[in-house]
Formats: sequence, structure tokens, C-alpha cells
Amino acid sequence: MGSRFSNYFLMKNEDVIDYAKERLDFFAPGSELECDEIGDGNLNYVFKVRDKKSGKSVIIKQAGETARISDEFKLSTNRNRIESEVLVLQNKLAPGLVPAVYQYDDVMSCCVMEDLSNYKILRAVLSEDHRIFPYFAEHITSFMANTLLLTSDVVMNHKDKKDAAVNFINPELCEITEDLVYTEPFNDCFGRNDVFTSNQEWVAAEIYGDDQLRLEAAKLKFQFMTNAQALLHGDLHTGSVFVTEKETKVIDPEFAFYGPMGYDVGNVIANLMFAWANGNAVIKDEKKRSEYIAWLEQTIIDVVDLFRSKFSAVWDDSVQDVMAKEKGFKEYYLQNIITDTAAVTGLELIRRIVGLAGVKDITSIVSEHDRMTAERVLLTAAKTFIKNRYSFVKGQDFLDTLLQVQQD
Ligand code: SR1
Ligand code: MG
Repeated sequence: MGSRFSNYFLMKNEDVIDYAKERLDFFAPGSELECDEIGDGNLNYVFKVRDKKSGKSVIIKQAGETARISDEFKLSTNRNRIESEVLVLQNKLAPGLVPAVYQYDDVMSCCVMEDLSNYKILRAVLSEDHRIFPYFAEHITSFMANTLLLTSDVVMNHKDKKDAAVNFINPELCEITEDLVYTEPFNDCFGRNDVFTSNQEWVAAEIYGDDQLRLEAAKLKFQFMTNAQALLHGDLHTGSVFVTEKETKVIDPEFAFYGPMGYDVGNVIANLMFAWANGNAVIKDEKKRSEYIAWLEQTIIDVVDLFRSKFSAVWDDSVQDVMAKEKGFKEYYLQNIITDTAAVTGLELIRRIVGLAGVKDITSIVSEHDRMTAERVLLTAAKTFIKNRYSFVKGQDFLDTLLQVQQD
């Protein structure tokens, strides 16, 4: 008799237990397995399977044929293959900074991976507990410098790189980004934007009504779609990062594809800024607030500056192309990434406040006045990040923009 896992279907908890018994050699014979669906992302189903006897556990992540948040998004389950292969590759390029993948099933579109239950999602611990993670900037910049530069044309054999770009072509997930980041937040006609009531008139005038901003967003959209620079994570916000006090693991690279490196770096910076706005609005104790905000501000600076220095070091160690070694080219290439980083910082700030996919850091601010103000500060800074993107060089430039708007 054939296995019922020879044809794809969306599994429930009981199916996942049967699947683990039939398909995994992770658990010992006679294990007593239990399963919970613990996913809280927008797209997939995440099952934790645990043996009550030994306490051993794994994660089984399965992709459905539509997005978990809405059937409106029809998505190929191929994203689970992309995620699995990218995690395996990233573990080689940035060892220890992603969960280990144990196996991938092409039929059931599910991936079996290391259980990180002792870790917490960074966005949650920032916005709920306002905790400090002193190693985060170090870890995330090692992750980005290595995974981005080492998958690019300046390091890889050019034919291998083109094969990789084909292997990781990800049209449906890219379309989500093209729509939700680069199109809908600048237009009031798609019916999916979700603007806080007190800011509706402000957004109509300052975002939809700003022709110069819309033109820059248009330029950036087509740059995102055509600049196959490196294998991106593609959705590197604080909800895609697991942390303990001393460790960091980047998860969920299902949006991975060959795109502009600044897309990942800008996502990290913007999401630190959401945490910054949340801390300023919500923490009542002055000492706690100033310590937390000081750490976030230093982390914003460090992410840019450490990325620059690590990128430069990896470049010196790994770049192969003879023309890429031309004097001045590294500095030119890196400055383009920082320019893109500034632009994407602005785009991510705008899309999370105006567009469909909001962030808890902002939506959990209870006071109407404080949320309205936080959103306006971030949106005003975002416009500068996009319009003046060519003027950003160092981490301090990013922070100064935010602080300047906060002061005004
Ligand atoms: C329909 S998916 C909405 C958002 O969730 C993902 O995490 C991506 O950020 C996407 O834009
Ligand atoms: Mg995700």
C-alpha cells in the first residue's frame, strides 16, 4: 500500500505525528509524539513535534497553496524548497546563524528543521519586554556581509551565479513585495492599505500626494525587480529573527531571490526604528527608556558601520573578478549598497505604517496621540531616506535623520 504522504495535502496536527513516525529517523522507535501548530507568520504552517519520553523535538514547516492570512494570495508551494535550500546554503556561508535543516520533502512541501523553542522572536521581545540584545548587531552584520557578498557576481563564478539566480527565481513572493512594499503604500486605489484613522488625512497629503516621493518609489521598484545582485533573505525584519541573550538565528527566507543587497540591510534598520518608536512611546520608566533607546540607537549605527567594515573585509578575502579588484571599485559598490539601504529603510517604514502588513511595534501603541506621533515621525524620516538616499554613508547619518525629525 502506498503512503498517504505520496500526494500533497495540507496537514493537521495528527497527520504531522503520522508523518514524523513514517518519514523521520529523528525520534527513537516507541516515542510518544505530540504536536502543536505554533506558526504566527502570514504564510505557512509551523508544527512543533515533541517526544514526551525523551523531550526531543523538531519543527516541521509546511507551505499551503494560499497564504495563511488570506486565500487572496495564491502561492506556489515551491517557496518551501527555496526556504530549505537557502537555509542549507546560509548555514555554510554564515555558520550557526540559521537553524539546521534536517530534511526537505518535495511532495508534501515541508521542511524538517531544528527546534528553536528556547529562542524568542526578536520583534516580540523588543516590543513586549523592551529587552536589550548586545550581540545582535555583530551577528546580523556577519550574516548579511557573508550571505550577500558570497552569493554575488563579484565572488562567485559568473555561470554558477546565473544558475543560482535561476534556481532561486521566486516570482510569486517577489510579486507580494512589489505590490505591498513598492506599489500599494503610494496609491490609495488598491483597497488593501490600512492607515490609522488619525493619520488618514496626513498620509493622503504627505504620501499619496507627494509626486516626488512616488517617482522615487517607481525608480526603486524597477531597481528591485532587475538588480540581481545577491541571494537575499528577502524579508529580514525582526519577526524573522530568533534570539537568546547571546545568540541569533535568522529564519524564514522564503522570500529569497537574487535582488539588491540593500533590501536586506534596509529591512533590518527600519525594523530597529519601529522598536525605537515603540520604546519611546510606551516605556514609562525614564531610566529604562533611556537605556533601551540608547542601545537601539547604537545598534542602528552599528548595523550600518559593522556591515560596511565586515563587507570590506570579506571583499578583500574573497573577491575574484579581476575588474572588481580595480582600485576604487569596492568603495563604489559598497556606497551603492548603502544608498539602496537608505531607500529600503524608507520604503519598509512606509509600507508597514500605510500598507497591508502592519507591525506590532506600532499597532500595539495604545495612546492615540502617541501612535499618531510615532507614525508621523517615522513616515517623515522615511521620506528623507528615500529622497536623499544618495547622501547616506555612515550609521550616524541614519540615526541623525530620525533624531532630527523627532526634534522638529
Ligand atoms: C501576504 S504576506 C505579507 C507580508 O508578510 C511577510 O512576512 C512579508 O513581509 C510580506 O510582505
Ligand atoms: Mg516570514
